[in-house]
Amino acid sequence: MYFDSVEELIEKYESGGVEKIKLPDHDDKDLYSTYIPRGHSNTRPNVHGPKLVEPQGHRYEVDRNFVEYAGWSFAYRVRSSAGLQVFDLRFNGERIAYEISLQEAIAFYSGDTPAAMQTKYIDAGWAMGTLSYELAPGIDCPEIATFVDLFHYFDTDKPVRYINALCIFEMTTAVPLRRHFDSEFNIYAGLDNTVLVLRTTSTVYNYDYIWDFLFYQNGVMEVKVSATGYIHATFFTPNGLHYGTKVYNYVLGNLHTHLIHYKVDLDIAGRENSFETIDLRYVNFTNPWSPKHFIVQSKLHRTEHKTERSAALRFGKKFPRYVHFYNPNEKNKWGHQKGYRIQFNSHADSVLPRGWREENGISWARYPLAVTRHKDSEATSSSIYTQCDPWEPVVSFEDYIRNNEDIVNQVQ
Ligand SMILES: [Cu+2]
Repeated sequence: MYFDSVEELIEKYESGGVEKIKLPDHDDKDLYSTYIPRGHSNTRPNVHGPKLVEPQGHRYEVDRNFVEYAGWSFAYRVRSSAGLQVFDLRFNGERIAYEISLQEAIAFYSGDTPAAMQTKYIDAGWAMGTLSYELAPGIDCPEIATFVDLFHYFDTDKPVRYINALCIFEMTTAVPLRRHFDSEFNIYAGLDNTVLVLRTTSTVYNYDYIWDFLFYQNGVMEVKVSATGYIHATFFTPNGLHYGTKVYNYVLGNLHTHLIHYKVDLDIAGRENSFETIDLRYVNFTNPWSPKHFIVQSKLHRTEHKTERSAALRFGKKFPRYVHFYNPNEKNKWGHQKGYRIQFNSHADSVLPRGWREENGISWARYPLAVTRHKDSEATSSSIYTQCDPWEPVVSFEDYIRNNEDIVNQVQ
């Protein structure tokens, strides 16, 4: 029910034209939204759970913002606007990426009441890089982690120290990197799998993002986000059930979508890289040793994407089976082009129709993956100004694609 004026609301409230609800008094014993565990536990609460140990100390080196671990080396920093970045990422001394960094995080809401209908967080504008507080050993990061202070010079007249706002640690994955038991010869071999984690957090109003960059011993690098904190909830109305779930007396947990954008500036075996997608297609042919029969099987089908438009993979279209960056002129010892695969594990999807008002501010969110030609003038896909003017954003990712430039082996 909506009113044209405060007077109209008062008048209808007093004349009984408005449905009145008496909220229950708060019960101090109510554990709702507290950090106190509730319910029956089959685990003894006074006994510690498993812990990471490093019996012989750290196996990685941290020299200020430079890190070395297994085959890896990189430099990191945390931008005040968007947060975590790594630069000059190398594996076995060879450059893999010039930059891998967070660009933007959004949360767009739906609901039955005005606040939810209008809530669209675009978090670089809240300086999510600065929204990091002290990490708790044993909870936010393992006790054995290296904790690092960060500095931000943002919205103040001097730089501010953020104590223990970033952590670095090595952990086990509890799954072998490789193993095999050969029952014919009774031989077992296995390799344990450990990974280096670079972690920061951002507490943007109600929710907390945990940002992880992971470095595996086999040359795999992974980016990962975990979301926690509190949900952004609204007053419950029956129609709200189309937009969420009732989570408490008169509280609706609202439908919303988080999308995160990362920049990955790969340099595989040099800066001249190309991009292809690989799908599997069935083939059907006469069995070569038995001509009356047919063989049906999958075959690799490669598509080279030569322009920015072709390389902007859209939501709504099937994501290719494999996504491959390679240097066409640099081969490995088996004659294959040196390359890196991007494994897209996200279940993200678009949040608004293309071009619909605020959607113009997040045009990067049209694409699960878009490959653009590198330009110094196209350093970021969003900016701190997008939250306040998403309708005509200062930085528009779509502009990077619109000119549809050639992306084959392009350096600049
Ligand atoms: Cu959420």
